[in-house]
Amino acid sequence: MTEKTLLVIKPDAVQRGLIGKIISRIERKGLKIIALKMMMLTDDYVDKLYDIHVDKVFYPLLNSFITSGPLVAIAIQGKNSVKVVRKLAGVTNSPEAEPGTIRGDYGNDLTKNILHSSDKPERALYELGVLFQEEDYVSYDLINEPWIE
Ligand code: FUP
Repeated sequence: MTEKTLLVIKPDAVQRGLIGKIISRIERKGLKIIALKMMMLTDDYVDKLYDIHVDKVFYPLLNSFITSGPLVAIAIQGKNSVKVVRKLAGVTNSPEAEPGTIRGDYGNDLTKNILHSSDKPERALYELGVLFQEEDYVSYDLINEPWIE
């Protein structure tokens, strides 16, 4: 089923010059990018994006990391995109992530874990609503087969 999901390239990955490598994995998989922006998050945004974690012990650490520098927010559309993007990302705790996944290849920390991606289609719609406005989206067809390296 075609659905939307949110992928966030976190500040650690931006600092390490991984934006292009991560976006190329999305393109290589044949998923469509329908909105994309670089931004610095304020506390308000972080509280909304991570509303389910605001009361957790680790939240201050998560908040200070996610506001420490620019990130890249990407809205993605495609068949099973929520599940597929989470598979590409690898498990949340980077040291446990399988080689071949993005976290498995580039990450080695639980908090500085390269990416965020939505875990359910309905959650994706909520999170996309936090970071994007309606006018940020571009509607188009992918005409060609995705480039495969
Ligand atoms: P995910 O579903 O991949 O977004 O992961 P979680 O909802 O379990 O966690 C949200 C974020 O909090 C993750 F990016 C990792 C971070 N986290 C910590 O920093 N410390 C913890 O103990 C647990 C999660």
